[in-house]
Amino acid sequence: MTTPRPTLTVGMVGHAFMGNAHSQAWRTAPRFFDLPLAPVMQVLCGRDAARAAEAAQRLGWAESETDWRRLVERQDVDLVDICTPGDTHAEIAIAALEAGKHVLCEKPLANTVAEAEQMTAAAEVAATGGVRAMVGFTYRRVPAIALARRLVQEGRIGEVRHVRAQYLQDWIADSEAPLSWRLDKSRAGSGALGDIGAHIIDLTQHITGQQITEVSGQLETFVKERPVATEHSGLSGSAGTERGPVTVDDAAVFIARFTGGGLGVFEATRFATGRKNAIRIEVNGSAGSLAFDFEDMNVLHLYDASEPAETAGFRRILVTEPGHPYVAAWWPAGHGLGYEHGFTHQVVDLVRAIAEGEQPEPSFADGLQVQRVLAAVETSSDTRSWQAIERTETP
Ligand code: SOE
Repeated sequence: MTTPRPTLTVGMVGHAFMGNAHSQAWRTAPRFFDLPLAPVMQVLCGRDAARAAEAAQRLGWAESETDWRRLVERQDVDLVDICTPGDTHAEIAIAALEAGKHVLCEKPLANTVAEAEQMTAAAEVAATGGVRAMVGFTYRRVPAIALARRLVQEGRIGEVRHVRAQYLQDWIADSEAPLSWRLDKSRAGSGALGDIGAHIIDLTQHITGQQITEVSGQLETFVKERPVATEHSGLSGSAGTERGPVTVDDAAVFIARFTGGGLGVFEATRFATGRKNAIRIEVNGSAGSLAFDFEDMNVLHLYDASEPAETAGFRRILVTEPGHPYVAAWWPAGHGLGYEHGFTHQVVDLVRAIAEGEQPEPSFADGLQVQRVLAAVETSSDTRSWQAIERTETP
């Protein structure tokens, strides 16, 4: 008879695309990884009672709720998982932290630097009582990305000279694609910049172990008004005849300097016609290079400059060996992982950090630093000037 594991009871707010991905992670993590706490999918919260009840049943939650404040105050909830648009992240996270609940908050952390600062301050106070907070930059937990960070830390590419990062989507390249909350500044805070640019800012800082110190960028909104959605979920929806304004950027491009002296070139767009979810990162160092494309996410390319010229070349590493990060819990070599596995790995690392009394990464302070870069790019675009980023000492 095995001793039952202590439980970690979870309440999730929001049940659209991210709520689905997080639910998959809470269901799957304890079945593939040996976790020190047993997650309990207790309550899903959504604004519409019938839709929340249907989602709870379909996604594996014991109950549903329509008021996130009631969820946060429940004595039986240990962790609040925030899967809502950015305009609600701060109020929900701060209330949960002040109620002594651990928090997992979707990215970007907030819609403004001020909100992110308030959230980080609340997380730092809560941490003194052993309450943990994490922001959901899941692509860090793609095995090939985790391997890239490991190789940079080992010095395999030497000094970082160039960082080249693109996040390319095309789900609104059609000018008649309907408005969704992601195109409304009051809900999303920004457009491609915060939604997908945040990912490549976090990823490049994570891989290099360096922070972006200053940026110069430009934002553009190609399509200024669209049909109002009658029904919208994830990245698609149906439209009526009413039209409304797009109040966020469709694309962001910026250059950057890193703490180690390297130069960065960034592109985040929802108008890269034909590119569906292409996260492309290349890091060039004094001793070699690394290259990754999420559309081939189980592969990392490594160029080792110490190889003799006659045999040198980018080596295609299939990141599916049991010795690669996270892979041993899944399938034999060569079988590969997908988009959803980053969310499962996120739950694994969060649960382990909570059980061990450690600060999970990325912390809210890491999320605040990304928020500062986002704000600096917006200011740079508005003023056509270089903008410095205040250093964030992440714990
Ligand atoms: C839309 O761009 C989106 O759903 C992002 O919001 C997610 O963070 C990304 O993982 C997939 O695309």
